[in-house]
Amino acid sequence: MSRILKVAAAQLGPVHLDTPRAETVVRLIRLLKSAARQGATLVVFPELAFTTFFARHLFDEPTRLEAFFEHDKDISRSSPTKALFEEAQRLGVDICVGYAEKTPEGRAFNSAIYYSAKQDRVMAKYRKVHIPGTREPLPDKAAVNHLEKRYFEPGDLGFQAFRAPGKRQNADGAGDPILGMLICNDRRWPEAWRCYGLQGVEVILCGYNTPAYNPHFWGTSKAMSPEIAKSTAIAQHKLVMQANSYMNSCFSIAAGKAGLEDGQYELIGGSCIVGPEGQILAEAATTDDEVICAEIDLDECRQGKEHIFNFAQHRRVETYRRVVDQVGVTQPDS
Ligand code: CDV
Repeated sequence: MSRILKVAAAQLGPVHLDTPRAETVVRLIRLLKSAARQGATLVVFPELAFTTFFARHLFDEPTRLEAFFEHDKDISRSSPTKALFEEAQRLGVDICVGYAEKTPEGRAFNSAIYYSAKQDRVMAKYRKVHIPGTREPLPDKAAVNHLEKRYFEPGDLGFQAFRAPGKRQNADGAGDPILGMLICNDRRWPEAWRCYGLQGVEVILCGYNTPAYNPHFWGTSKAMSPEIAKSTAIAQHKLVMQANSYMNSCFSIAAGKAGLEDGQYELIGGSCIVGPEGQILAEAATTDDEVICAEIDLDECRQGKEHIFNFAQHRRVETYRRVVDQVGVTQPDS
């Protein structure tokens, strides 16, 4: 059984505040078809792929906010989002896509789902764990807000790896690919990757929306020119994708939103596919709708997993207590 896959990241250019959902779905389908034409059988879409990055806005009217959420339990079966899943089914392509989830109980999560074309169903769901930003708008009226803490609860599903389409053992004992999902800010937390690494993850799927310039949010000490801020944000994005892929001996696919939303809020783009040695295999060249693809051989994960990062042989859990017992920093007295 071949363990070679063609995978894709579908980068999405700007989606504006008033862009109708159906229009965005048409763009997502166009990207999906382009990936399928290039032979991809797994496509990753961005965080909150069906709407603008609405957490930068404070909405006075609750109905205005509600309009950015998907209220149906299964978005692969409800309009207008279902058209994307129907096309994935028709093309035989698995997809991972991010969306704003509102549960029947009224709980709100920043979520991603994995849809298997072979099984024609959503096989796995992930809810973003690390929720950045603030609950309250920033006092400076000139600031661009990041109100994810106001709009989303931290995810409650943990970091559960899964196999797609789902067979534990193929004829040669290798099994279907082991996958894990992260959303945006999660990619900056090594704890999240290691939870997947400890389940033998082979491909991390990560959608994101990363602002290119937001000095109020970062704190004034980080104020820098928009050009330097953007290149720093892209460098840090690649740094965490490459370092964590290497340290967990896995591939990763990062699909971002890009360009100027509403003509003024710039997102970095920089979608990329990374290998288990930390090498970039494919990288977006634009800040618009763009598909990047790479052929990946999952057996390339074995070298790291069996040698330098052989966790069973080398981890020293008796020394790691602080990582789970302590949240913030406690400095030594002397
Ligand atoms: N959507 C995000 O989670 N964005 C964060 C920003 C706020 C830093 C990120 O980590 O890219």
